[in-house]
Amino acid sequence: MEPAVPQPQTFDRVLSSMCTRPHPAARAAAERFLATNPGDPETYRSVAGLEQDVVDRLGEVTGLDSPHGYVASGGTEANIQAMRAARNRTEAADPNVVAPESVHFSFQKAAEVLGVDLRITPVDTDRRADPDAMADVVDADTALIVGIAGTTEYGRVDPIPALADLAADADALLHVDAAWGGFALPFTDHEWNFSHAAVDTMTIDPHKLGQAAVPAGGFLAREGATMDALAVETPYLESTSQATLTGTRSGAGVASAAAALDELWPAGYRQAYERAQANAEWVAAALTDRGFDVIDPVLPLVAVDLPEPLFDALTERGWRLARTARGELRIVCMPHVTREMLTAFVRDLDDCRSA
Ligand code: 0PR
Repeated sequence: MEPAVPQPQTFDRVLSSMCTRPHPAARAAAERFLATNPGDPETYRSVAGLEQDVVDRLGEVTGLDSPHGYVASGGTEANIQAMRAARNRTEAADPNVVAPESVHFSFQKAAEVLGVDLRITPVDTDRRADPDAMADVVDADTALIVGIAGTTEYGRVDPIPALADLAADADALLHVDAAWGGFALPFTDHEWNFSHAAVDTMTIDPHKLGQAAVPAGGFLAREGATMDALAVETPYLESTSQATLTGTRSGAGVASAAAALDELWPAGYRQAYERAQANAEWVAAALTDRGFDVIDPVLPLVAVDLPEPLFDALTERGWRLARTARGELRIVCMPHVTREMLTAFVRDLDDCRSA
Protein backbone atom coordinates (compact mmCIF):
# COMPACT_ATOMS: atom_id res chain seq x y z
CA MET A 1 0.00 0.00 0.00
CA GLU A 2 1.13 3.53 -0.75
CA PRO A 3 1.90 5.56 2.36
CA ALA A 4 -0.90 8.02 3.18
CA VAL A 5 -0.41 11.55 1.86
CA PRO A 6 -0.16 13.98 4.80
CA GLN A 7 -3.33 16.03 5.20
CA PRO A 8 -3.74 19.42 6.88
CA GLN A 9 -5.96 20.18 9.85
CA THR A 10 -9.59 20.64 8.77
CA PHE A 11 -11.41 23.74 9.99
CA ASP A 12 -14.41 21.85 11.46
CA ARG A 13 -13.53 22.46 15.09
CA VAL A 14 -11.09 25.35 14.92
CA LEU A 15 -12.19 28.24 17.14
CA SER A 16 -8.69 29.41 18.06
CA SER A 17 -7.25 30.62 14.80
CA MET A 18 -6.97 34.04 13.20
CA CYS A 19 -6.42 32.33 9.87
CA THR A 20 -9.17 30.70 7.86
CA ARG A 21 -10.00 28.65 4.80
CA PRO A 22 -8.93 30.79 1.82
CA HIS A 23 -11.61 31.94 -0.60
CA PRO A 24 -11.63 29.49 -3.58
CA ALA A 25 -10.37 32.19 -5.96
CA ALA A 26 -7.56 33.00 -3.49
CA ARG A 27 -6.60 29.34 -3.26
CA ALA A 28 -6.50 28.95 -7.05
CA ALA A 29 -4.40 32.11 -7.45
CA ALA A 30 -1.94 30.90 -4.80
CA GLU A 31 -1.43 27.66 -6.70
CA ARG A 32 -0.89 29.47 -10.01
CA PHE A 33 1.75 31.78 -8.54
CA LEU A 34 3.60 29.29 -6.32
CA ALA A 35 6.81 29.57 -8.34
CA THR A 36 7.06 33.35 -8.47
CA ASN A 37 9.11 35.75 -6.37
CA PRO A 38 7.89 39.33 -5.97
CA GLY A 39 11.26 40.05 -4.34
CA ASP A 40 12.61 40.21 -7.90
CA PRO A 41 9.98 42.34 -9.62
CA GLU A 42 11.91 42.81 -12.87
CA THR A 43 12.01 39.05 -13.45
CA TYR A 44 8.58 38.18 -12.05
CA ARG A 45 6.69 41.08 -13.55
CA SER A 46 3.10 39.91 -13.41
CA VAL A 47 3.21 39.21 -9.70
CA ALA A 48 4.80 42.62 -9.14
CA GLY A 49 1.77 44.13 -10.88
CA LEU A 50 -0.56 42.17 -8.64
CA GLU A 51 1.29 43.43 -5.58
CA GLN A 52 0.66 47.02 -6.63
CA ASP A 53 -3.03 46.14 -7.08
CA VAL A 54 -3.14 44.73 -3.54
CA VAL A 55 -1.54 47.86 -2.08
CA ASP A 56 -4.01 50.06 -3.97
CA ARG A 57 -6.95 47.99 -2.75
CA LEU A 58 -5.65 47.96 0.83
CA GLY A 59 -5.51 51.74 0.54
CA GLU A 60 -9.24 51.71 -0.27
CA VAL A 61 -9.95 49.42 2.68
CA THR A 62 -8.05 51.71 5.07
CA GLY A 63 -9.03 55.13 3.66
CA LEU A 64 -5.66 56.05 2.17
CA ASP A 65 -5.27 57.72 -1.24
CA SER A 66 -2.03 56.88 -3.09
CA PRO A 67 -0.89 54.27 -0.58
CA HIS A 68 2.69 53.03 -0.29
CA GLY A 69 3.52 49.60 1.02
CA TYR A 70 3.85 45.94 0.14
CA VAL A 71 2.60 42.45 0.87
CA ALA A 72 4.58 41.17 3.85
CA SER A 73 4.88 37.65 5.21
CA GLY A 74 2.40 38.55 7.94
CA GLY A 75 1.58 40.93 10.73
CA THR A 76 4.85 40.29 12.51
CA GLU A 77 6.93 41.50 9.58
CA ALA A 78 4.68 44.51 9.00
CA ASN A 79 4.96 45.51 12.67
CA ILE A 80 8.74 45.08 12.65
CA GLN A 81 8.91 47.27 9.55
CA ALA A 82 6.76 49.97 11.12
CA MET A 83 9.13 50.13 14.05
CA ARG A 84 12.17 49.99 11.79
CA ALA A 85 10.90 52.87 9.66
CA ALA A 86 10.22 54.97 12.76
CA ARG A 87 13.68 54.21 14.16
CA ASN A 88 15.32 55.07 10.85
CA ARG A 89 13.39 58.31 10.49
CA THR A 90 13.80 59.69 14.01
CA GLU A 91 16.55 62.02 15.09
CA ALA A 92 16.44 60.66 18.63
CA ALA A 93 19.73 59.08 19.65
CA ASP A 94 18.12 56.47 21.89
CA PRO A 95 14.65 55.97 20.43
CA ASN A 96 11.70 54.44 22.25
CA VAL A 97 8.30 53.13 21.21
CA VAL A 98 5.17 53.49 23.35
CA ALA A 99 2.43 50.87 23.16
CA PRO A 100 -0.44 49.58 25.31
CA GLU A 101 -0.09 46.22 27.07
CA SER A 102 -2.60 44.74 24.62
CA VAL A 103 -0.04 45.00 21.85
CA HIS A 104 0.82 41.80 19.94
CA PHE A 105 4.04 40.04 20.98
CA SER A 106 5.54 40.78 17.55
CA PHE A 107 6.43 44.22 18.95
CA GLN A 108 8.65 42.58 21.53
CA LYS A 109 10.47 40.81 18.72
CA ALA A 110 10.72 44.08 16.81
CA ALA A 111 12.13 45.94 19.81
CA GLU A 112 14.69 43.22 20.39
CA VAL A 113 15.84 43.03 16.80
CA LEU A 114 16.01 46.80 16.41
CA GLY A 115 17.50 47.63 19.80
CA VAL A 116 14.63 49.99 20.58
CA ASP A 117 13.18 50.57 24.05
CA LEU A 118 9.54 49.34 24.10
CA ARG A 119 7.49 51.12 26.76
CA ILE A 120 4.31 49.27 27.67
CA THR A 121 1.43 51.07 29.39
CA PRO A 122 -1.74 49.82 31.14
CA VAL A 123 -5.06 49.66 29.29
CA ASP A 124 -8.35 51.18 30.49
CA THR A 125 -11.26 49.31 32.07
CA ASP A 126 -12.55 48.30 28.62
CA ARG A 127 -9.10 46.89 27.70
CA ARG A 128 -8.31 49.73 25.29
CA ALA A 129 -5.15 51.83 25.13
CA ASP A 130 -5.23 54.66 27.68
CA PRO A 131 -3.83 57.82 26.02
CA ASP A 132 -3.09 59.45 29.40
CA ALA A 133 -1.08 56.48 30.58
CA MET A 134 0.80 56.55 27.28
CA ALA A 135 1.41 60.31 27.55
CA ASP A 136 3.07 59.71 30.93
CA VAL A 137 5.90 57.71 29.35
CA VAL A 138 6.26 59.63 26.07
CA ASP A 139 9.39 61.81 25.92
CA ALA A 140 11.62 63.57 23.41
CA ASP A 141 13.08 60.23 22.28
CA THR A 142 9.70 58.68 21.44
CA ALA A 143 9.82 57.72 17.76
CA LEU A 144 6.59 55.75 17.49
CA ILE A 145 3.20 55.43 19.16
CA VAL A 146 1.33 52.18 18.55
CA GLY A 147 -2.42 51.64 18.60
CA ILE A 148 -4.30 48.43 17.87
CA ALA A 149 -7.50 48.22 15.85
CA GLY A 150 -8.74 44.80 16.85
CA THR A 151 -6.60 43.39 19.66
CA THR A 152 -5.49 39.76 19.53
CA GLU A 153 -6.98 38.80 22.87
CA TYR A 154 -10.22 40.76 23.16
CA GLY A 155 -10.84 42.35 19.74
CA ARG A 156 -10.70 45.87 21.21
CA VAL A 157 -10.23 49.03 19.11
CA ASP A 158 -7.93 51.66 20.60
CA PRO A 159 -8.90 55.38 20.49
CA ILE A 160 -6.86 56.09 17.37
CA PRO A 161 -7.69 59.84 17.03
CA ALA A 162 -6.48 60.45 20.61
CA LEU A 163 -3.31 58.49 19.91
CA ALA A 164 -2.78 60.59 16.78
CA ASP A 165 -2.95 63.74 18.91
CA LEU A 166 -0.44 62.24 21.28
CA ALA A 167 1.90 61.35 18.41
CA ALA A 168 1.59 64.84 16.93
CA ASP A 169 2.43 66.47 20.28
CA ALA A 170 5.45 64.21 20.67
CA ASP A 171 6.59 64.64 17.07
CA ALA A 172 6.43 60.85 16.79
CA LEU A 173 4.93 58.60 14.12
CA LEU A 174 1.69 56.66 14.68
CA HIS A 175 1.34 53.01 13.71
CA VAL A 176 -2.01 51.21 13.77
CA ASP A 177 -1.97 47.42 13.98
CA ALA A 178 -5.14 46.28 12.20
CA ALA A 179 -3.60 42.92 11.30
CA TRP A 180 -6.73 41.06 12.30
CA GLY A 181 -9.42 43.77 12.50
CA GLY A 182 -8.72 45.53 9.22
CA PHE A 183 -11.22 43.60 7.11
CA ALA A 184 -14.05 43.93 9.66
CA LEU A 185 -13.65 47.55 10.77
CA PRO A 186 -14.70 49.20 7.47
CA PHE A 187 -18.22 48.00 8.23
CA THR A 188 -18.35 49.45 11.75
CA ASP A 189 -18.50 52.98 13.18
CA HIS A 190 -15.03 52.83 14.73
CA GLU A 191 -12.49 55.56 13.95
CA TRP A 192 -9.49 53.44 13.12
CA ASN A 193 -7.97 54.24 9.74
CA PHE A 194 -5.93 56.76 7.73
CA SER A 195 -9.00 58.87 6.96
CA HIS A 196 -10.02 59.19 10.61
CA ALA A 197 -6.68 60.31 12.04
CA ALA A 198 -3.06 61.18 11.18
CA VAL A 199 -1.95 57.56 10.98
CA ASP A 200 1.50 57.07 9.42
CA THR A 201 1.72 53.31 8.96
CA MET A 202 -0.63 50.37 9.27
CA THR A 203 -0.62 46.58 9.41
CA ILE A 204 -3.60 44.84 7.75
CA ASP A 205 -3.32 41.17 6.91
CA PRO A 206 -5.04 39.55 3.94
CA HIS A 207 -4.21 36.13 5.43
CA LYS A 208 -6.45 36.74 8.43
CA LEU A 209 -9.98 38.16 7.90
CA GLY A 210 -8.96 38.96 4.31
CA GLN A 211 -9.45 35.26 3.42
CA ALA A 212 -6.19 34.99 1.43
CA ALA A 213 -3.78 32.08 1.69
CA VAL A 214 -0.82 32.30 4.09
CA PRO A 215 1.57 34.14 3.75
CA ALA A 216 -0.03 37.48 3.00
CA GLY A 217 0.42 40.33 5.44
CA GLY A 218 -0.06 43.99 4.60
CA PHE A 219 2.23 46.92 5.38
CA LEU A 220 0.93 50.37 4.41
CA ALA A 221 2.50 53.81 4.68
CA ARG A 222 1.08 57.26 4.08
CA GLU A 223 4.39 58.70 2.87
CA GLY A 224 6.92 57.51 0.33
CA ALA A 225 9.60 58.68 2.78
CA THR A 226 8.67 55.75 5.02
CA MET A 227 9.47 53.30 2.24
CA ASP A 228 12.70 55.21 1.53
CA ALA A 229 13.65 54.78 5.17
CA LEU A 230 13.28 51.01 4.74
CA ALA A 231 15.01 50.65 1.37
CA VAL A 232 18.45 49.18 0.90
CA GLU A 233 20.34 49.12 -2.39
CA THR A 234 20.27 45.90 -4.40
CA PRO A 235 23.32 46.14 -6.66
CA TYR A 236 22.95 42.82 -8.54
CA LEU A 237 19.17 42.92 -9.13
CA GLU A 238 17.62 44.83 -12.02
CA SER A 239 15.52 46.76 -9.51
CA THR A 240 17.73 49.17 -7.59
CA SER A 241 16.40 48.94 -4.05
CA GLN A 242 14.30 46.79 -1.77
CA ALA A 243 12.20 47.95 1.18
CA THR A 244 10.91 44.56 2.31
CA LEU A 245 12.39 42.67 5.25
CA THR A 246 12.56 39.32 3.49
CA GLY A 247 14.31 38.87 0.13
CA THR A 248 12.73 36.00 -1.77
CA ARG A 249 9.02 36.19 -1.03
CA SER A 250 5.88 34.19 -1.70
CA GLY A 251 4.21 35.12 -4.97
CA ALA A 252 1.45 32.75 -3.88
CA GLY A 253 0.56 35.02 -0.97
CA VAL A 254 0.58 38.13 -3.17
CA ALA A 255 -1.56 36.62 -5.94
CA SER A 256 -3.88 35.10 -3.38
CA ALA A 257 -4.40 38.45 -1.67
CA ALA A 258 -5.08 40.11 -5.02
CA ALA A 259 -7.68 37.48 -5.90
CA ALA A 260 -9.38 37.65 -2.49
CA LEU A 261 -9.61 41.45 -2.62
CA ASP A 262 -10.91 41.28 -6.17
CA GLU A 263 -13.65 38.86 -5.18
CA LEU A 264 -14.62 40.20 -1.79
CA TRP A 265 -13.99 43.95 -1.46
CA PRO A 266 -16.30 45.37 -0.34
CA ALA A 267 -19.57 43.39 -0.51
CA GLY A 268 -18.13 39.96 0.30
CA TYR A 269 -16.17 41.24 3.29
CA ARG A 270 -19.21 43.09 4.59
CA GLN A 271 -21.28 39.94 4.37
CA ALA A 272 -18.55 37.89 6.09
CA TYR A 273 -18.22 40.48 8.86
CA GLU A 274 -21.96 40.67 9.48
CA ARG A 275 -22.22 36.90 9.65
CA ALA A 276 -19.19 36.61 11.95
CA GLN A 277 -20.42 39.38 14.25
CA ALA A 278 -23.88 37.79 14.50
CA ASN A 279 -22.23 34.45 15.34
CA ALA A 280 -20.05 36.07 18.00
CA GLU A 281 -23.07 37.74 19.59
CA TRP A 282 -25.02 34.47 19.43
CA VAL A 283 -22.33 32.45 21.20
CA ALA A 284 -21.75 35.28 23.71
CA ALA A 285 -25.48 35.18 24.59
CA ALA A 286 -25.49 31.37 24.80
CA LEU A 287 -22.56 31.46 27.24
CA THR A 288 -24.06 34.30 29.29
CA ASP A 289 -27.33 32.33 29.55
CA ARG A 290 -25.34 29.49 31.06
CA GLY A 291 -23.95 31.75 33.76
CA PHE A 292 -20.46 32.36 32.38
CA ASP A 293 -18.70 35.72 32.53
CA VAL A 294 -18.50 36.89 28.92
CA ILE A 295 -16.49 39.83 27.61
CA ASP A 296 -18.72 41.39 24.98
CA PRO A 297 -17.56 41.01 21.39
CA VAL A 298 -16.79 44.47 19.97
CA LEU A 299 -15.50 42.63 16.88
CA PRO A 300 -16.15 38.95 16.08
CA LEU A 301 -14.09 37.62 18.99
CA VAL A 302 -15.58 36.38 22.26
CA ALA A 303 -13.60 35.92 25.47
CA VAL A 304 -15.19 34.03 28.33
CA ASP A 305 -14.13 32.91 31.76
CA LEU A 306 -14.27 29.12 31.51
CA PRO A 307 -13.00 26.78 34.23
CA GLU A 308 -9.84 24.94 33.23
CA PRO A 309 -11.34 21.39 33.43
CA LEU A 310 -14.05 22.41 30.94
CA PHE A 311 -11.45 23.88 28.61
CA ASP A 312 -9.52 20.62 28.78
CA ALA A 313 -12.61 18.45 28.27
CA LEU A 314 -13.61 20.41 25.18
CA THR A 315 -10.07 20.18 23.81
CA GLU A 316 -10.27 16.43 24.29
CA ARG A 317 -13.40 16.40 22.17
CA GLY A 318 -11.40 17.87 19.32
CA TRP A 319 -12.14 21.58 19.72
CA ARG A 320 -9.16 23.78 18.97
CA LEU A 321 -9.32 26.53 21.58
CA ALA A 322 -7.11 29.43 22.61
CA ARG A 323 -6.70 31.31 25.86
CA THR A 324 -5.89 34.88 26.85
CA ALA A 325 -2.91 35.57 29.11
CA ARG A 326 -5.41 35.75 31.98
CA GLY A 327 -6.78 32.33 31.09
CA GLU A 328 -10.10 33.24 29.45
CA LEU A 329 -11.26 31.12 26.51
CA ARG A 330 -11.09 32.99 23.18
CA ILE A 331 -13.47 32.13 20.37
CA VAL A 332 -12.43 33.80 17.12
CA CYS A 333 -15.41 33.88 14.76
CA MET A 334 -13.50 33.58 11.50
CA PRO A 335 -15.37 32.97 8.22
CA HIS A 336 -15.04 29.18 8.60
CA VAL A 337 -16.85 29.33 11.97
CA THR A 338 -20.53 28.65 11.24
CA ARG A 339 -23.60 28.80 13.46
CA GLU A 340 -23.78 24.99 13.19
CA MET A 341 -20.24 24.69 14.56
CA LEU A 342 -21.02 27.01 17.45
CA THR A 343 -24.24 25.13 18.19
CA ALA A 344 -22.28 21.88 18.33
CA PHE A 345 -19.69 23.55 20.54
CA VAL A 346 -22.31 24.76 23.03
CA ARG A 347 -23.93 21.30 22.99
CA ASP A 348 -20.55 19.74 23.83
CA LEU A 349 -20.05 22.32 26.56
CA ASP A 350 -23.42 21.38 28.11
CA ASP A 351 -22.44 17.71 27.84
CA CYS A 352 -19.10 18.26 29.53
CA ARG A 353 -20.71 20.19 32.36
CA SER A 354 -23.24 17.51 33.12
CA ALA A 355 -20.68 14.72 32.80
N1 0PR B 1 -0.98 41.89 15.19
C1 0PR B 1 -2.11 41.37 15.70
C2 0PR B 1 -3.14 42.28 16.27
C3 0PR B 1 -2.28 39.98 15.69
O1 0PR B 1 -3.39 39.46 16.23
C4 0PR B 1 -1.28 39.17 15.14
C5 0PR B 1 -1.42 37.67 15.12
C6 0PR B 1 -0.13 39.77 14.61
C7 0PR B 1 -0.02 41.14 14.64
C8 0PR B 1 0.97 38.96 13.99
O2 0PR B 1 0.57 38.43 12.78
P1 0PR B 1 1.30 37.17 12.11
O3 0PR B 1 1.01 36.00 13.01
O4 0PR B 1 0.65 37.09 10.77
O5 0PR B 1 2.74 37.49 12.03
N2 0PR B 1 -2.33 37.13 16.04
C9 0PR B 1 -2.52 35.71 16.23
C10 0PR B 1 -1.68 35.24 17.42
O6 0PR B 1 -0.47 35.45 17.43
C11 0PR B 1 -2.15 34.93 15.03
C12 0PR B 1 -2.68 33.57 14.90
C13 0PR B 1 -2.96 33.12 13.64
C14 0PR B 1 -2.84 32.69 15.94
C15 0PR B 1 -3.37 31.85 13.42
C16 0PR B 1 -3.27 31.40 15.72
C17 0PR B 1 -3.52 30.99 14.46
O7 0PR B 1 -3.91 29.72 14.20
O8 0PR B 1 -2.26 34.67 18.32
